Amino acid sequence: MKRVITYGTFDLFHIGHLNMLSRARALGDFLVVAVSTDEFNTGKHKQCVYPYSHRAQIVEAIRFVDLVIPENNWEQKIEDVKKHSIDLFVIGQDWEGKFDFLKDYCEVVYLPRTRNISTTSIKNTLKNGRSISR
Ligand code: C2G
Repeated sequence: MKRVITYGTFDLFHIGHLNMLSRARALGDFLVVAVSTDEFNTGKHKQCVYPYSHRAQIVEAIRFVDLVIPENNWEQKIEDVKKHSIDLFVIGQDWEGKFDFLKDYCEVVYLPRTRNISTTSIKNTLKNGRSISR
């Protein structure tokens, strides 16, 4: 039973988020997703449209997500890996190298992001009244 964890804000949930979660899950048998709390996002200078409770419930409702936990700070990852017996940490290549310290505790994999979609681009698209390209 290979246990995988990934972290994110998952605001305005979109196909890039879904692809990442799907690919993370496909690398193991059990997927834990740590969703950034509103307080933590303030520290990340991220103002979310959806509050934590919505973002967490949406992620929790995904068929191949097995457990959702709150991400309250930058320092909890080692503890999370130990507490949840994690074998593999997965996150997007925009974080390449930033979490290599976890290699003492589990495998670390950085996956390519989905192109042409982001929470920011969705906000801009809505402002301009355009639709999201396929
Ligand atoms: N992602 C992706 N493709 C996109 C957008 C996002 O693959 N077009 C991935 C990111 O690389 C990340 C996950 O989806 O792995 C969540 O992205 P965000 O919600 O933007 O989360 P982030 O701000 O990267 O928070 O401690 C780590 C942080 O909580 C990560």
